Amino acid sequence: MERQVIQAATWLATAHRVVVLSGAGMSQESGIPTFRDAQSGLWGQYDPMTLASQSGFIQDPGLVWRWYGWRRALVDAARPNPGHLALAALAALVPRLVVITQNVDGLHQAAGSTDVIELHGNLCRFRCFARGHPAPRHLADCSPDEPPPCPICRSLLRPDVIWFGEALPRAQLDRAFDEVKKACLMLVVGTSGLVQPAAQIPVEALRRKIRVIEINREATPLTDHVPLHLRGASGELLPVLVAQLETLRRVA
Ligand code: BV8
Repeated sequence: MERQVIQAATWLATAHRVVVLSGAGMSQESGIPTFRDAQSGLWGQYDPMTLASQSGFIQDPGLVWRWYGWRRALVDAARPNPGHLALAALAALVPRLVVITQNVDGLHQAAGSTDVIELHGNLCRFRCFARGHPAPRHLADCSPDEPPPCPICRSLLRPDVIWFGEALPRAQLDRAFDEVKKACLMLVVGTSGLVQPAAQIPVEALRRKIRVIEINREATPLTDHVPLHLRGASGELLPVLVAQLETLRRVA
């Protein structure tokens, strides 16, 4: 593993534009369960794919609302882990770094990353189901059991996230692929690579012959196609990678 970390740091040392794609594994060490992990307690009996969908919300708005309330409480209690902090530190060590995240927890921004593209929204923001009117968080906090009505059109509030079956925001998706066109190195961290269209982002990087380094606890469909796979927890590996880069910078 040490040789692989040195190789990754060596590539980073000469990279002029780095793009990161992060997934739920990035926040796992902050205490936020990933989509693939069995959800704990009450929510273990529900399929997140069903809950994170318009049909799930239409079928039982209160259930979906309470599920997001449970996740929001986990996010409120969470702090950026050393992996988030390492990516924020990395931005000061390379000329340009952009984080493209599938996560909806805001932890990259909380860690200090300033250029973050949220492909799937953010569960601490709210909009109404019918017209997308933005709504302040205090309305959600004051109604823990049922989604409150939109102050403008009275349709039900929902979290400002992209549900399965919903299109990703065009601006964010276009910007993500544009950043890939300009990048010379990609870090793919803590994602199973199963959710589309985000999963196409590293595929496009490989098609463009961009160096792709994957950091994951396990192998994924991407693993056999990347030049470098670092096996382990992002909260442990990213700080080691950044420390190695800082060492290379000192001896250079
Ligand atoms: C779209 C927000 C089209 C919500 C999320 C049938 C009908 C409709 C669409 C489809 C369909 N079949 C397929 C699709 C496409 C569908 C899709 O991809 N389905 C998959 C599952 C087959 N995609 C969509 O529906 C997308 N929209 O296609 O729209 C369209 C076009 C035009 C007009 C209308 C429609 C929307 C996808 C976005 C869904 N929303 N999130 C919410 O969070 O509540 S996605 C959700 O899943 C999260 O964002 C999460 O990030 C993601 C799961 O992916 P990962 O991040 O990779 O997380 P996962 O748990 O899977 O993996 C974690 C990894 O980390 C693992 O590899 C693990 O080993 C590793 N790990 C764990 N701990 C660590 C670690 N690694 C390192 N360190 C650790 N400590």
